[in-house]
Amino acid sequence: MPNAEPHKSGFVAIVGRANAGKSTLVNALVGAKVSIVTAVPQTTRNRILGIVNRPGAQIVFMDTPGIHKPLSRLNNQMMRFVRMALEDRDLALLIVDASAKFGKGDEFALQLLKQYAPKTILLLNKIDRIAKPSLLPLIDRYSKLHNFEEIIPISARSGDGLPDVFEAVTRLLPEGPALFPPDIYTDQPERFLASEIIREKVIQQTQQEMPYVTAVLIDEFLESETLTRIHSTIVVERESQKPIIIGAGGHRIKEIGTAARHELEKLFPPKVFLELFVKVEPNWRDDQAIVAELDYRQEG
Ligand SMILES: Nc1nc2c(ncn2[C@@H]2O[C@H](COP(=O)(O)OP(=O)(O)OP(=O)(O)O)[C@@H](O)[C@H]2O)c(=O)[nH]1
Ligand SMILES: [Mg+2]
Repeated sequence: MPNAEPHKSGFVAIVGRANAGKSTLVNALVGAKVSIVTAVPQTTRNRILGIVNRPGAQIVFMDTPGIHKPLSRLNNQMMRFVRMALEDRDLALLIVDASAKFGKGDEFALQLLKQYAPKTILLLNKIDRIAKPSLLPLIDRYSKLHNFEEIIPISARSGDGLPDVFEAVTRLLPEGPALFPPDIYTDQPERFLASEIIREKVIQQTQQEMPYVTAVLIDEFLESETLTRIHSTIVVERESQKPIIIGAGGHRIKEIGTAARHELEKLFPPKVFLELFVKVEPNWRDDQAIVAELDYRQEG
């Protein structure tokens, strides 16, 4: 075919400060839940692939942790995943929350991008929250910060603007063959997916009382035709946090378990048996073994 477009492929790093909407975006682009989403900052702790096959292109999006100043071993690992994503990228997307002020975290993200990925598309997210007339001045203001390839207003939540993202990304990606088989949409092992779903429910159900201090470890993951048996430990940092997770008469941990099981059963049908334990591990965020266990590719 003389006029056939060349096939495109490549890695697209999605970076930005915590809570900007990176994971919501990657899920919307992939059309499946590959990364957990909560209202609490620093939810994502890994570099998570979301693979999209389109006519003439395979796009490998990389969700990353929110850019922040690392103060623990865990946070150092999170920032290492951000830098690895930027090093591996063919293209970078910087995502900012257009409904919030451009803050220190955004500035830090922009500096990192200038250093690692001068060719960047800027996504102004959460436009469902802002008045239309404020959009043009906002685009104007952002265009002065850096020479972005494109500035695209989007709502990762409603899907607004996502066709423009696909168009720009496909145009800017290099020519190349598919990098992954067509039936794969993420690279996460089942155990890791399970731990993330449980962690999402823990954060969602306890976020008023104790943000971002848990690790979820999978002690046992046994699959059979009729049942997937998962044994998991929720690690907290202080004795005082244990009763928050467990709740009066165990009601909260039961709710966490039920919510997680419903979602896990969609991934591992027909039935999941989930057992949850809570363990106190002071300073686990600086514990080499626990932090290394959260690195599912063992890249650290
Ligand atoms: N109104 C609105 N809310 C959004 C949009 N995108 C994301 N959110 C919300 O913003 C919060 C953070 O979303 P995430 O996708 O977890 O953000 P993130 O950038 O991955 O955050 P970290 O993993 O903590 O770095 C959640 O409550 C989302 O529902 C959007 O387009 N509009
Ligand atoms: Mg995230």
